[in-house]
Amino acid sequence: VSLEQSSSSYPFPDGFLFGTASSSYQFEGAILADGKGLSNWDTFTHGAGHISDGSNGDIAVDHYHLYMEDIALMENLGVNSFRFSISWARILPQGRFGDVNMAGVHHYSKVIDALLATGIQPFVALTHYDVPQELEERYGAWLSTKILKDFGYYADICFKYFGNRVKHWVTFNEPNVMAIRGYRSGIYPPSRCSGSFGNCTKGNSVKEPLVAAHNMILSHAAAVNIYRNVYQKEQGGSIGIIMNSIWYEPYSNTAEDKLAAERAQSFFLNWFLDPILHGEYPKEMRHVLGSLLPSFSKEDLKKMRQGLDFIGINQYTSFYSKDCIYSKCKSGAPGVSPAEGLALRTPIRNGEYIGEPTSVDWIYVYPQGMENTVTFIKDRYNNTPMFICENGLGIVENPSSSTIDFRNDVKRVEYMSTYLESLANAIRKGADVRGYFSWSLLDNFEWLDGYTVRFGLHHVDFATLKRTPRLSADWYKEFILNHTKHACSI
Ligand code: GBH
Repeated sequence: VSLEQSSSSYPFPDGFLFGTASSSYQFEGAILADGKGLSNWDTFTHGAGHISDGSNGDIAVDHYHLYMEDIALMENLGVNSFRFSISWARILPQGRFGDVNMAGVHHYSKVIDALLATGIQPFVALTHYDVPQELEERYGAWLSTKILKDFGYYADICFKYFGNRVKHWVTFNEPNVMAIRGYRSGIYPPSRCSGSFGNCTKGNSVKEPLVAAHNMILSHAAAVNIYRNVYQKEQGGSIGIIMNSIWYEPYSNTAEDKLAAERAQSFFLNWFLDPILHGEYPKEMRHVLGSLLPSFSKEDLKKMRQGLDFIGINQYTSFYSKDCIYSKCKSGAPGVSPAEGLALRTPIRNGEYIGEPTSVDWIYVYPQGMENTVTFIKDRYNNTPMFICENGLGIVENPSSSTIDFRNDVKRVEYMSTYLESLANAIRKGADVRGYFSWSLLDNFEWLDGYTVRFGLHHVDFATLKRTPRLSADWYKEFILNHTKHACSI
């Protein structure tokens, strides 16, 4: 792959946001600073055996204290936006059952001001997997309809204190992953699952992901309504949701496998976007799940009519999808249940991978998946404005590698350049994409993989927290320069 960019075409429209992404739990650390309450991830990582290297996000990359240094790194990259999430437990340490923590409010206010002073727009999520532990303990968080009001209350506080400066709001990062991993496989908090789906002591892997998702959809609607009714006119921002996306290629040319790929997409992506934008669950879900699927009341549907302003997409990987309704699949295997549309997800066909495997078990390099996903969303949702809110490559580094090696992330550069080219193709064909965020600015706490998988444009030495730009940082800087229009200085 040539590292040179063609500067002859600018498929990225004026005002396009080029940024990097982060999240509160993975970046901030400062677990108890300034009155923060515990989140579900604090509690989970402190329980034994969940995280591969036994680590947690108590310190993470200490972005809470080092944010000025990190903003300087962004300034050097030349990005014009930064995606981060607010920790709900910093603003409301006990959820609704306690006071607003003004020290937490003050912290994010300072971060937002510092970004804006550098010409970087904040792109802010209200949740990125984390909820105050108090809500989990009081009523089971997403399993209860009580969370609708509490999420609205929290969102209101954020709009009130930050909305004069934040022009892009996100209700949820990857609610589909939260529902699946929290309540089907149970590998994320609150560790709920049943049967052959995972190793949990409580839960119901078929019903609970659907209930949790339903409450997330209604919570999204609650926050959007508050924003629309109270703040949007005056503050002039926009609000959306971010979905994890997988591109599903049919395993074969048969009609069955084509339907399976459509079903898989419905059960992963359209699961949330259809109710929010079309007012009902996708037909594949209604057919397969019948009365297992929660239903929306008239009241709910009225609130949901407020929809969203943009769709955020996290796009990393693609799989084949194989039919399990009309043909035989290994039954009982995770991924072959009604909870996944009776379609089997597999990266391999006739001995060949869909794209180059990587050191991250779920990432296969299939750049075409970017154009396909964006085009699919464009067609299904009437070209609603889109942002690519995450794309990037994780690398498991050899711990004995030299300092020269860790800077030399050629694979990440190849990955980003081919995915960005694919995104550019979608834009050339008319997709309304308004931004791209690289995951991630820095190496950080990679959930179940702890600190063993690194996604950063900058390397972090986790002992000293020293940040060092990698080749990919230099490359991204060049890319942004070459793909942004600049006024000529005469
Ligand atoms: C994103 O998650 C996260 O938003 C971010 O915090 C994270 O650091 C980053 O990507 C890198 O991992 O098993 O059905 O849930 C994406 C990670 C990718 C994990 C898809 C789950 C399989 C789908 N997810 N993957 S499922």
